Amino acid sequence: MFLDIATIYCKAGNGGDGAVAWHREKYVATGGPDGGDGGNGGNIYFMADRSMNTLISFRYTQHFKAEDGANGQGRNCTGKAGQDLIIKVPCGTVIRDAESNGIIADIFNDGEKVLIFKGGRGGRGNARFATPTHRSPGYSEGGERTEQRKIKLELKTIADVGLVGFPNVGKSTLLSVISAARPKIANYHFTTLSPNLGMCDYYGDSFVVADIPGLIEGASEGVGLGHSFLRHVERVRLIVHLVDISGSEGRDPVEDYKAIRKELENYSIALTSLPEIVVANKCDLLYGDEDTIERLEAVCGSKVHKISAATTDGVNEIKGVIANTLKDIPPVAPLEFEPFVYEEKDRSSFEVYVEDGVYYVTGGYIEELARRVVLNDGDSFRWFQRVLRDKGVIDALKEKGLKEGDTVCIMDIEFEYVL
Ligand SMILES: Nc1nc2c(ncn2[C@@H]2O[C@H](COP(=O)(O)OP(=O)(O)OP(=O)(O)O)[C@@H](O)[C@H]2O)c(=O)[nH]1
Ligand SMILES: [Mg+2]
Repeated sequence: MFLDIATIYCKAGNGGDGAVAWHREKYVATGGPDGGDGGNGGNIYFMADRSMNTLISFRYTQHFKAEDGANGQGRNCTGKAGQDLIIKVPCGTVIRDAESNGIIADIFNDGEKVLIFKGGRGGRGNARFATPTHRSPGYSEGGERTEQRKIKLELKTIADVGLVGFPNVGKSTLLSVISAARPKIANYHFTTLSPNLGMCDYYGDSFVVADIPGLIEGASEGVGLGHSFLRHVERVRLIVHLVDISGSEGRDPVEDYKAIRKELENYSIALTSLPEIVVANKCDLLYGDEDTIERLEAVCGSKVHKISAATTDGVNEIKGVIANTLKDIPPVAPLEFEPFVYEEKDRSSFEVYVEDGVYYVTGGYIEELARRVVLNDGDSFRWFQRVLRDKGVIDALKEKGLKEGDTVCIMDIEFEYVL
């Protein structure tokens, strides 16, 4: 099965908390602080893997989490860093933020590993807070907490050539005779339901051809299978536009040509500027009817190449034309985009509110601070209150009416306010 769009959730590892610990040794009365730092949380990388060609595995697994960093330990032991997570995706997978649709990255080259979500920083242990004037700090720093992100993966096949045309014109048949690919071929519409890739060799030159599912009128608005597969044409260097020149299904090949061009244009104007080779297939069914070819050439403004994918007449020549045309076109490049970057959480702000006589304080900075307090340590608690005062939290609470003896609640820390 093929899937070219998936939504998943990713969370890099949290940083481990710094430790509060004291050096203990026989005959050493005051050993001093020796709490180690927390380990950094694991990162999430995405890696392009040429052997994959669908995002189907993401239908079953949608939550990805890198390991958290371990907390620091006494004796200055730093916590173990969380293990990184590497998520493999097919080459040509574009990662977007699900909410804003902004592009975060384009995972393009085989084996390329891109850091997408960084793990949280480990917190510093109390050993790091010791100063000549404050030699036994009873507090440490909490590890940085990461957020879960919802992202969208979008596969845009990378190929040199995209075979486009109405259903049943012989695209898959052509791919099967110019490459080792063995796509399904049958005499009905929409035989091909997902892009097939084939590697073609032409006297030492090689190129990748993508057989795109048949397009019909209205494809760019989602009729048929169209819209979802036009995405795969976006990344090709050359369009090979196939028409059934015999009109075996009763349609006029020239009208077919115009209809497909219109769909490409409606989808994205960029598609119309791609170089195009027009190929008239099923010439074995054409009995000396040169008029259609001439009409088609007049409309497309270039030479129309006659082939029969069924008898392989003209197939080697068309391979040569493709190989030569590609020589003058720059290689496929990753998307050009302004990378989307997640906004840093505002860690300096806080909010205060009163409910049932209890004063609550919330906000990034305060929550981070609260995680650093060691409750049963008087020194740590005094330090906590000092920071609250310095940062203006106490003033803000007083404005709300805080008096001596009132209860203040910050995360899971509850204390009585004393002057
Ligand atoms: N006579 C003749 N028949 C052909 C030729 N090329 C393909 N066919 C037949 O046309 C039918 C459709 O061929 P496919 O290759 O499956 O067509 P397609 O364009 O891939 O079709 P979709 O996948 O449905 O878009 C099959 O029955 C083929 O055998 C040709 O050159 N001459
Ligand atoms: Mg097909």
